Amino acid sequence: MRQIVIDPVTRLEGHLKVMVTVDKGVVCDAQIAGTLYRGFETILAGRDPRDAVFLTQRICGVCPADHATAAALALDVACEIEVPANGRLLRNIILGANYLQSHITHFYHLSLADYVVLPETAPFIPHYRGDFRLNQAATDKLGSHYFTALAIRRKCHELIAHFAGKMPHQAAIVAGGTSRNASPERIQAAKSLLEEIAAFINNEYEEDVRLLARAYDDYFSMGKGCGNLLTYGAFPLNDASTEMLFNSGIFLNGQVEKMDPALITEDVSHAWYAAGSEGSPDAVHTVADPAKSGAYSFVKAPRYGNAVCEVGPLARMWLSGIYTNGISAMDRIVARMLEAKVMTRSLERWLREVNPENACEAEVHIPWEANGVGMTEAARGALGHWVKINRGKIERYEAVVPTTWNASPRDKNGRMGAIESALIGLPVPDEANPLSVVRTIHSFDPCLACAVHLITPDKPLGQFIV
Ligand code: NFE
Repeated sequence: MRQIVIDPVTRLEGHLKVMVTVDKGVVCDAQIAGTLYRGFETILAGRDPRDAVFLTQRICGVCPADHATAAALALDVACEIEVPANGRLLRNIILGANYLQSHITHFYHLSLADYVVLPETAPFIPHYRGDFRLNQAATDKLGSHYFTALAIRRKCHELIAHFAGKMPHQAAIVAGGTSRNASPERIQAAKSLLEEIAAFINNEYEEDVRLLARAYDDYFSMGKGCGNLLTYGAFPLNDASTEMLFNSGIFLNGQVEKMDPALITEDVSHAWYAAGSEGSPDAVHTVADPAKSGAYSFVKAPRYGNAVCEVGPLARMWLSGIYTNGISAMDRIVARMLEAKVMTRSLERWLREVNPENACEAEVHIPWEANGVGMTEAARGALGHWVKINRGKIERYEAVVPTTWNASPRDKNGRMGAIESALIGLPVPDEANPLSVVRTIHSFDPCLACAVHLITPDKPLGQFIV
C-alpha cells in the first residue's frame, strides 16, 4: 500500500489537496481537502443587504455572475419583489453566457492537458507521462483549439459586458432585476458575438469532446462516485418562474424525485469548523476551528437528508432528460459540452425576447426583518445563498456552493464526499503519474475558491471598505 499526495492539484480554481491510498495498483481510500478558509459570510454580517450581490461575487472570478444571481434571488424573496421580464431575461443572458465561458475554460484550459500532450513549453511543462492516446494530427488539432478557445471565452466575457458593464464581477444583476436595460445596439452586438461563440461550440468543442470520448472510452466506466445527482433548477422561462430551463430535482438511489430544500444540511464532523457551524443553512453560525481533531478540510459536507450528492452539468442534463448515458468521468465532460449547446440556443431565444421598451428593475425596499433564500444553478452545480436581515442589515449569511457538495469531506456517518468516492477503484498503474486520479477530479471542474468558507489565523479579519 502506498499513499499518493497531490498538493495542490493544479488546473482547477483554488487550493485542493488529494491523498489517495493505492493497493495493488487500485485506489482503495481517498481524502480531498480544501486548504484555505473563505470567510465571506463574516464580511457580510452587519452590512446593507444590497451589498451581498457585489461582495459575494468576489468569492470567485470564474462564477461571479452565478453568486450575483443567487444573492439577488435571495434578496428578491426577502424584499418580496417581483422581477420584471427584462430583469429576468437579462439575468438569464448574463448567467448563461458565463456558463459558456466556464465550460469552454474547463474543457480546453483545465482538462485537455490530462488527455493530450500540449506543446512542450511553459506553461505546459512539466506534465504527467504515460497514457496519452491521440495521434499527432489529433494532438495538433486540439492543441491549436486550446488557443482559439482563449479568444472565444473572451468573447463570452464581452457579451456579458454589453449588458453588465464588465466581466468578471459583472455590475448589472441587482436585487429587483438588472440595473442596466438592453438597447437595440447592445442586443445586436451580443447576437453577433453569440454567433461566433455558438459556431465554435457546435463545431470544434463538440467534435473535440467526441474525439476524446472515443479515444478514452474506458473513462465512461470510471469515476462514478456516489451515484446521486442533485439540481436546484435555474433559468426561469416565465416571470412566475413556474417554467424553468433546468428543473429542480434529485436522482436518488436510482429514482428521480422532487427536491425538498428543507432536507439540505451542512455537516462539519470532518471539517475545520466549531460546533454550531452545522445544520440547516438558514440557521448555521459558521466559526472556523483550524485545530479541530479529526478534521481535514475547510470544505463543509452538505447532505440531502443523509445522502451524498453530486451536482453539476451532468445532474442538470440528467434531470432535464437530455443526457442519461451514465455517471462517470467522461459522462461529465460530454454533459458539460451538451449543456453548452443547449445554452447557446437559449441565449438566442432570450436575446430575441428582450424588449428594450420594457422595465428591467423593480423598486427595492429593504425590510426591517426578513429571511430570503436564493437557489440557482452555477456552472458547476447547485448554488444556494441564505440571508437573514435584522434591523435592515445582514445578520447572517450562508452560501452553499457546488464544489462544497462535490468536494465535501466525510460526514458524521463516515460517508465520503462525491469526489472522494469517485476516486475509489481507479486503476493507478504508475504511481508517479496518477493520471486517472487527476482526470476524475477535473471531471467535476472543482472550484475550491468557491467551496471553502484569507488565512491569517493569528490576526483578526480586516474591515472591507467600499
Ligand atoms: Ni468558483 Fe462556482 C461555480 C459557484 S463553485 S466556480 O460554478 O457557485 O463550485
